Amino acid sequence: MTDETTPLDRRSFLNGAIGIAAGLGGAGLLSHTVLAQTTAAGSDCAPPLAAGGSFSPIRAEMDVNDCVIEGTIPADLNGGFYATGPDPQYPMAKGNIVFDGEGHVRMFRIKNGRVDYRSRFARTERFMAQDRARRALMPMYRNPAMDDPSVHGLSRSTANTHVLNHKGLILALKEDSPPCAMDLNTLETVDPVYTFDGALPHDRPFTAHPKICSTTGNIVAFGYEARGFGSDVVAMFEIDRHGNKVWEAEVKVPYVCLMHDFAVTENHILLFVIPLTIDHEQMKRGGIHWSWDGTRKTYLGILRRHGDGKDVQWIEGATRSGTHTMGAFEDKGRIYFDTEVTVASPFPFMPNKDGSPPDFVNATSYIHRISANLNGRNKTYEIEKMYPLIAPLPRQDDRYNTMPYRYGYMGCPDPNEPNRARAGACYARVDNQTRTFDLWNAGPTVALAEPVFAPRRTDSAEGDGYLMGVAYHLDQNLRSDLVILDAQHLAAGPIATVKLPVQASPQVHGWWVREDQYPA
Ligand code: V55
Ligand code: FE
Repeated sequence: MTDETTPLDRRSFLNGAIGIAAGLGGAGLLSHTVLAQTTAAGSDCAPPLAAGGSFSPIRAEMDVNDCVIEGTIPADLNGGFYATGPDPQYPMAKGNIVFDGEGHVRMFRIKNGRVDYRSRFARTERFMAQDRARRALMPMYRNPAMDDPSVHGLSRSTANTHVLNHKGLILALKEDSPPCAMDLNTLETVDPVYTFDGALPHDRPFTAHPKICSTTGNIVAFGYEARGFGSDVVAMFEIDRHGNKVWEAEVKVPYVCLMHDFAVTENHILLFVIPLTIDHEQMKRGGIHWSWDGTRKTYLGILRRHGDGKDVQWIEGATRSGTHTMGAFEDKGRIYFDTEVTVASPFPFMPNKDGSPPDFVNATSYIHRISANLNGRNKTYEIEKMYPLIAPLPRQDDRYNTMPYRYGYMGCPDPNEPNRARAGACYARVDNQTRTFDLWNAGPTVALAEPVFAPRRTDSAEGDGYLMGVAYHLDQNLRSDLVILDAQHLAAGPIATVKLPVQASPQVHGWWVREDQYPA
């Protein structure tokens, strides 16, 4: 893709690639994605945004106390909305990709009707070393051979993918490394390599998509390439509220791949092996870690939680990608795994192994339900498209991560408007019981980042609460709002809009921290 790319092409590209929502999909990420596109195309400078605004990384760390609010923050909405996303600390090397920018963590702290905004870089070992050297020292996405020798042995985490709270900390995650721990109130980095008191060694991976067990509150997580660079071992572990490791097991995967997410049910772990495969030749040429190998099948792995991993069964399926879980559960001897699925690589900025150009059409994500029997006698897994919504980043009420659930939430282009250029960005709630959906359309000049759900009370019924997310205004230099909707009445539009004076930092994923989860 070059500077001549039309706005519509960009839209399609981003819908597939990062596609957070609507027209453009997370403008914060948009900027970096297009930056990556242009660097890949050999241009040194980024083109201006089609719909207005700047492609430059933000880099600035901000405090905006007492943000201007339109409408009223609900009295029962107290807590914090945290997110992270890539914001390159130094210009990205030619051929590098958006996923390699340094994690810029932001929070909207909501309390008693007021909102304070704060953003800080995650001060990872990589960030600090580069800050001292005043230049990039790990210039290629997950390719340690390209590192400057001075950073040998340091954590390569960018902390740019997801966040969750644990023991009064916010953990900023990158799937190749342990978390980067930050103070929940100040966003000061307190431990750049958080090992859960040694349970997770310094060089071990920790997924960006851990699940919270719906019955115990434990963190269930995994790490792929767990026994060193390129290893075919996936380690899974469970950590209780106090930080104690209460379970650990390992399995070997059919082939090494970008295993970005997984699913956990009451008694099982589900892994999904997809054709974004490790590419040693490409790395030797100075490239990134992954390429898409369309000759590979997928494998759904099922194993018991709290077992030794030896019971794992791998079920072969068609060539697909699935990178984000909406929800998963088990019922009457069957597992159900709701995930967004694409037919081709979801990340067209990663090379195809056969050298073919990106397949933008088949990079489009739809939510599918994958299911299989727990009796070990599956020939393949069942797979069914659930909704006509283009939605690469589906979420749920996170109290339901491991149990049967009804509702999902996502940003998507308006499915009722076939012309994508006009469709406008929506937040949607899907109802898996009736297979229907509700929409709020933010309009065609807005890009919406992935939303999060905040329950009204700790013990509210599923779906009783608020849906919130960041809206980037494409016609206002990406100036951003936090929009807060009643999750049961999305079509009514925001009940409160928190207005930032500037562009919010980029977001890949975000997390809601309830008021009762803050340290006293
Ligand atoms: C994803 C994002 C990443 C990454 C691997 O959304 C996969 C998927 C922001 O970094 O490194
Ligand atoms: Fe993700």
